[in-house]
Amino acid sequence: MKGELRGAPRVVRVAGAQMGPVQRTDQRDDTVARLCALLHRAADLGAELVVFPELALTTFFPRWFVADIAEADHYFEREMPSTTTAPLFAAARQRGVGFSLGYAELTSTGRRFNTQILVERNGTVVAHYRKVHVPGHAGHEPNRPFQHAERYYFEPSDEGFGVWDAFNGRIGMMICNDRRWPETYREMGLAKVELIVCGYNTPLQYIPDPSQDPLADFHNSLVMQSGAYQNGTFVVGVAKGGEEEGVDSLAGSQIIAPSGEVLAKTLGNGDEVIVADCDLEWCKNYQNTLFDLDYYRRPEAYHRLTSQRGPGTHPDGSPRG
Ligand code: CDT
Repeated sequence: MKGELRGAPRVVRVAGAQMGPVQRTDQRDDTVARLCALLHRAADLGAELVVFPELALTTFFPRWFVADIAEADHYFEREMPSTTTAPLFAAARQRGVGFSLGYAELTSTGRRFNTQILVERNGTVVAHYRKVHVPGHAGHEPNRPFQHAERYYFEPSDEGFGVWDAFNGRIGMMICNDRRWPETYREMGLAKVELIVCGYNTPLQYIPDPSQDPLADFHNSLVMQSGAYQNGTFVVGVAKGGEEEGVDSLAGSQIIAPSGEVLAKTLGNGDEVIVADCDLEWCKNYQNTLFDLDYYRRPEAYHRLTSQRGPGTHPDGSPRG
């Protein structure tokens, strides 16, 4: 064990900027204005980093299937920043507040990703992260009350999980379903992550198994608190919640400490800002003791983790929804 606990405080005041629904007819400009208002509210509270939800600029469009995917292209961003999103970058620069933002990305080579960017306090883009664990289904399933066709609209990233030097610390990113997978956190834990930002859209109705519905908030906290503690990192999970186009979605945005304790959590399911002072030195209490990965991990005993995808019961990779 390294045995070295926290040194001089390295505090970053982080805000979670939860959003209520974005309806299909909402104009992008108006949604960006909402994001700017949230950023200003966070700045007034002294925040240096504001975390926005997944697919924050649009409604959660994978709930509809369109036979011609190009019909959905208007939901995607071809550039970032763009004319439409420029006001958010300007507000960030003006207030000296950085942010993370989720959006649908259409690359110049025609690839579609569920993407999140990290932007520093001077308005420069530090990093892109593209969602690795893409949930839902790839085809039209007309018997569902609503679709979750993320696997139709987005290809899974093959770039893995980065960790970036920013905000005087080591910042990682994940998007929504990624937060349910321990591999996500460990990949970043092995790169000395200190704070993970995550946007999400989680419908409160899980069609393949309704018995999970009443547990949505519990499962949300369970996975993020575990991931934080087991890797000695802060985790900030931020929802687009409330009833969007008839589909109710989980709120429960929260800021979690390396101890696994919840430092702040939203009360409602609309636009709401939470803040917490995150002393990144706190990570050392876990990363240099109980979870000193260099000292205690046994990769030679974990051969299945990278040699196989699952237990092999669905070798065709058939979707479960
Ligand atoms: N957006 C997203 O990844 N949502 C998923 C829903 C899974 S149900 C198909 C989530 O894990 O919250």
